[in-house]
Amino acid sequence: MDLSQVALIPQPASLIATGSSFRLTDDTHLYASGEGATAAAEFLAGSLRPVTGYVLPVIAPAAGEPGDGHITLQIQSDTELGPEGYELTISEAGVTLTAPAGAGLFYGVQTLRQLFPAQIEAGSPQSGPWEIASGTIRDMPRYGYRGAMLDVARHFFSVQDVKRYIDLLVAYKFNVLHLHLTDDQGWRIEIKSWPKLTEVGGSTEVGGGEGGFYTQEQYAEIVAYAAERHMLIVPEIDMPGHTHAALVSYPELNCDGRDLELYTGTEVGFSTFCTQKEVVYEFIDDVIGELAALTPGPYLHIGGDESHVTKMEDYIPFVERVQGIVQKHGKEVIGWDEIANAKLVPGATVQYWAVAENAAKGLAQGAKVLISPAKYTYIDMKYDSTTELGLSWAAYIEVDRGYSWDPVEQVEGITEGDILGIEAPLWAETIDEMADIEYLAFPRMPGYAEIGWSPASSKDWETYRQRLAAHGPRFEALGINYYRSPLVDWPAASSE
Ligand code: IFG
Repeated sequence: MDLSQVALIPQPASLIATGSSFRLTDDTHLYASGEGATAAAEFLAGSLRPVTGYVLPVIAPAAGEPGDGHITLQIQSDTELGPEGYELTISEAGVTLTAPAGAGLFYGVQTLRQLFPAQIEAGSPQSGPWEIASGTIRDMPRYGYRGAMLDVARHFFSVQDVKRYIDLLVAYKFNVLHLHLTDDQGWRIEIKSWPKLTEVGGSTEVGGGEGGFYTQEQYAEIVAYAAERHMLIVPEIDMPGHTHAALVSYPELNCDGRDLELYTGTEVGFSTFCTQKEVVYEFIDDVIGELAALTPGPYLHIGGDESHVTKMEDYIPFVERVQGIVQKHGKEVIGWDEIANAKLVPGATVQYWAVAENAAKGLAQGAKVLISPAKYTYIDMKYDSTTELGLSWAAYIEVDRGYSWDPVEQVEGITEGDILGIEAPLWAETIDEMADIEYLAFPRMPGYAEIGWSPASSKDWETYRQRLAAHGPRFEALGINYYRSPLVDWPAASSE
């Protein structure tokens, strides 16, 4: 078998094929040694057992070599690989996966999954043989922040849907899920000191449906589920704009204190906190305090986009003050690119979505930039004019457009070191169920995974589209409702 012919996404940094193969059998043991190795081994075993029917016991390594036919996962220092890198060596005698940290073993496991035939993802007993090509892969990511964003405010998505999206994302080595928790149409995270935010603000959604929200226990459940899969949750409280749901829940946050009606449309830019009122900052302090306590990750996203009814002379001091509140609660600031008009605190990150000049302003202040230009990465954009779901204000984004761009070419004067990473946002004005998320996310997300992980030099649409086609059967096996783009020659079996 030829390892160099296996369709891996994202493409590894280096791969050497040795032309032989390893066969998994019912006698195969998984040996795990080092911090995080057992968890990675259990994740691998958990994905192989249901399909192969093999026991695949995970055990601490016996003294000396484990003998032939086994898989070894080992924590081993290797400065070149970095915190998420790994080395995977496959021979007839066995498989060895080493990494300096648990995350690297986890990403080596994701690669290992892709070496097995697509049926390995079916989740139910399949006939083998379970054979993988031999060789050595040494791999590490280009960017440390490889993210997806899910808007749960326009339409609410259940904990189960979020977990399913996490499962699909980590298979492609994404390591951040940014949850857009609040907007005009909905407030989706319980804040115990301001209960009406969810009682009122969480009670509807775009189109007038029942909306919903995450209790703090449910949010913690999502955070834990993601953490087990080496994925950070980045929570976003959008402000001062996109705040109508909060203003309905607590009119004192309005400048005129006027009672407002819940909003179920899709306009943007019509709401603002009253930036002159002290109670607004007490509110924000409480909200960020509770959310920060529930968020182990380093980032808290303060939004800042489309504050069209907030005067710039009010917006700037507001953003400066809110950054201080985030820092007080021990978190680092991320905000949409408009925040670069304010003075940024050290460690702040500007999320470039619309105005490259704002990103450049952030750079000039020493901020990092999270690259998510709407024209390439907004997966709520239609594939083309025939796509039912999604919008088209930024661009039509077919699979090739979503793949054929580079993060370091998006902002004048930016360098690799200025880039925190990339993120592909999915706004939810036009979607309200998991099948819709899957349709817009696949097959585009694997392309963003490759942009975020693989060396820029290995990017090539013509060869990528062939690897992507070979993932069609994997999408089928995983039950993903993916868009069969006409730009990809999906294998016959998967076009039925
Ligand atoms: N822009 C808005 C989003 C959403 C989006 C839909 C940002 C930062 C258009 N803000 O993108 O709330 O409405 O494509």
